[in-house]
Amino acid sequence: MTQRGTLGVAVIGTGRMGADHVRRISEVISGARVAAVVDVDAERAKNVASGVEGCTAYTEPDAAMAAADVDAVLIASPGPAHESALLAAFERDLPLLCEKPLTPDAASALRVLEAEQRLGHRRVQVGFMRRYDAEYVKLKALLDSGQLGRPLMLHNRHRNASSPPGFTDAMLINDSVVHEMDVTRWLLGQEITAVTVLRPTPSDVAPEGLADPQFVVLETDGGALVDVEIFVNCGFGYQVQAEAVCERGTARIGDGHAMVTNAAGRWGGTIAQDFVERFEEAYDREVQAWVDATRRGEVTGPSIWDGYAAAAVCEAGVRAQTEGRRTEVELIERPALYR
Ligand code: NAD
Ligand code: ISE
Repeated sequence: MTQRGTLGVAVIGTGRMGADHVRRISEVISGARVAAVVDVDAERAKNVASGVEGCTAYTEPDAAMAAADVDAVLIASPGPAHESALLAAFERDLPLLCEKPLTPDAASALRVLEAEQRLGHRRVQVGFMRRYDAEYVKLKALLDSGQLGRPLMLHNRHRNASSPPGFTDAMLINDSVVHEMDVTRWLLGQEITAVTVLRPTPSDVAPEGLADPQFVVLETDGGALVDVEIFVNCGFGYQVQAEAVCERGTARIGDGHAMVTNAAGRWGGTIAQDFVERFEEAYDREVQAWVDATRRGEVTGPSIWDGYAAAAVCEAGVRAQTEGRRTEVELIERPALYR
């Protein structure tokens, strides 16, 4: 850290999320600066670095982590590249914010969890940003207050206007429904024990090879039932909604009713078009919370345990999807570091 205590961050991966996090750290939040960016695409890294004073572009994560002005690492490369970047940062005992998914499967997530345990202290906040969304935070507080009694069911809708090229059935679970895996565990304070995936006849506008939409059912160790409609080519916009059904009432978020207009004989509002717009403030809070905690020498927020547990549920989900049957989740016992 510099003398003023500003955190020097290396951002690994300068695509959609990485470039947005660079902007966020440079222009929105406080206490940090982007000291380095890394991308296997050297031109992209250079372009992003050129817009930030004092930022150096690299193509190798390790070279950036070795730089004297780098105090912490934000990983925003694709999921399969996370493990090696995490392990390289552990070698230098650097604090990390790692975009979801922690890693693409449970075995690699477990390797990372074991490596952090060998360090003997937490180093990683996982980028499950919905935990920082104002509406989700309100829902969690209400459920925790017990006012509505025990949550019995949670209904979720997760819709994207369109999926990126090459999006697969497995990515539907690992990249998209992984968010519901995490918010379910967090909102209910329960582990997910089994997954079933059902599919209607796919939409005619779904890309070739992608069965879209799908319907995922989760069972929890507290006896709750959770469903997720995942529809990544709905066409009309980006919607994330959740409704908790409890013993004495229900609570629903994500209707996007911030402003309703009445004009020309109609009422209505607008629908966000993507996650960057819908969750803008959540990403800001997430990254600010990471910077603040890191400057205090603490690690807060979703842990590697949460990343591993979500990966284990996703693995069961992909098996349920391919084998067409209810699949139980296999989880190791929660280590003391994460209790
Ligand atoms: P992207 O494809 O737009 O960008 C990825 C970038 O990483 C590219 O520039 C690519 O060249 C670079 N890259 C690839 N391999 C690399 C490596 N080994 N080292 C360094 N750079 C490498 O992807 P994206 O949409 O920005 O997603 C990045 C991460 O953010 C993923 O983990 C994704 O799941 C996550 N994500 C999170 C959210 C959210 O809502 N929290 C939304 C979208 C994406
Ligand atoms: C993407 O990777 C995200 O994380 C978004 O939040 C999610 O809505 C989208 O479906 C994923 O592809």
